[in-house]
Amino acid sequence: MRTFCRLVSVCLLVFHCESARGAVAGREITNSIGLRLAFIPPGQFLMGSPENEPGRERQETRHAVELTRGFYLGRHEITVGQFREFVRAENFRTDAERDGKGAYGVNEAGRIEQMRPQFTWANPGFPQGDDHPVVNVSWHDAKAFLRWLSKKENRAYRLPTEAEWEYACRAGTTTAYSNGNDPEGLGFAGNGADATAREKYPGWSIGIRGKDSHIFTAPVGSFARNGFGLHDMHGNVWEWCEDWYVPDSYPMEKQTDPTGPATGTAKVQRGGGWSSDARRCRSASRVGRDPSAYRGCYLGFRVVLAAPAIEASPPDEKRKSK
Ligand SMILES: [Ca+2]
Repeated sequence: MRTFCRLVSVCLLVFHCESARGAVAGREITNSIGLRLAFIPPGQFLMGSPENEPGRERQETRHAVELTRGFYLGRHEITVGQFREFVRAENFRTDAERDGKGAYGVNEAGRIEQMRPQFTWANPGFPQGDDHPVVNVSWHDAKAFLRWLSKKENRAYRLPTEAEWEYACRAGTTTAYSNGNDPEGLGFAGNGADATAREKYPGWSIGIRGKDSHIFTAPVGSFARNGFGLHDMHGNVWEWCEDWYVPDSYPMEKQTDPTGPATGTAKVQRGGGWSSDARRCRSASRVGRDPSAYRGCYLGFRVVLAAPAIEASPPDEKRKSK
């Protein structure tokens, strides 16, 4: 009898662990170009940061947001290999290549140079494998990729809204980073400026005290995933969002499925990149840049796929519709 009870206990423990692992990993789909997308369930969260958060900016006014529909979000940033597949299929030329002004890049001294013709998505001035996140793409370049992918799969891909991005980044957390408040902990959650870079390039002055082992971009998924199964929401590359960026545009009152200001001159970027200080990699940190003229060697994107209506609804809505 004692052996039987012990067996039942072990089975329950294994079941519990499997369930917990499933809750972290969640549902996932893999599309025709090998892109893995995690299901992000509908829910509510506090967008922005508390006033006592170190590194906070005034524009991060904290307010309640409800997202009424779930969606699929790329587990990783779009890679160089995935972008090359698009470039070859469409014979596409990025904004940096079309106007001949180029993009940002890194010189031999490890310094970031602004807008040189030799710098493009294919040559940011530092080595990148096919599994690294693509950089030096304008917001319009990212949208062109999404149009190609949507047509190829007959499904609607887009960038995340700023609210979707922060909700997905936080994955239920309220701390500065999805793994806590300590900037040094960022070394486990994402690739930002760190001692690895300062050791090679003494001119660098920013970053965490610790080493995250990557000076420039890291292969996607090199760092720990968050509670929704997403990698590199902090650091590696800044990520374009759909919304127009207007500083101090956050409201005080609760928002439902917000899509940002109606107009603007810049598009939102989130998450920080490999050259960012920890404060820029916080879940609430936000900047905005020109959607065509800005091509950063620390800037890329990840994609959203709308979930089918029945799948995207909260559990009670699903019950009603059955
Ligand atoms: Ca780094």
